[in-house]
Amino acid sequence: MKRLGLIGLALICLLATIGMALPVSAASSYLRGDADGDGVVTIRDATTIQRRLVEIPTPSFDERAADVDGDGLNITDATSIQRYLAQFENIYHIDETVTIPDPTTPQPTTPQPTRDPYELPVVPKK
Ligand SMILES: [Ca+2]
Ligand SMILES: [Ca+2]
Repeated sequence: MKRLGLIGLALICLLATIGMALPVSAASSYLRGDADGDGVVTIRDATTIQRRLVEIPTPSFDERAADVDGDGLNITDATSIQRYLAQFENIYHIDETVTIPDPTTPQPTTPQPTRDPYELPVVPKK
């Protein structure tokens, strides 16, 4: 019994060490238009948005995914999903995965154009 306890303790220490060595990403993702969060975009997502807008309780709701055009939650989001499902258009990339990068991971920076310090300023013509 005592031997099993020592082995168990050793296993816990080993797993903790491995866990600390593995990189942990805080990146998250969601499916644009999947308002109810079930993993697929269906008419239920449009209905979920409509219910939310009139303050009828919804069992689950992901506002990031529901706001398909990024201007805040409104009826246009539900209509856009309906239009996508009817195969009219998909200008908001509904049913595509959106990945939010880990804020602690440094992002590549875009090189800024260097300005010639001796360049004359542009003077607008009169
Ligand atoms: Ca859904
Ligand atoms: Ca919106």
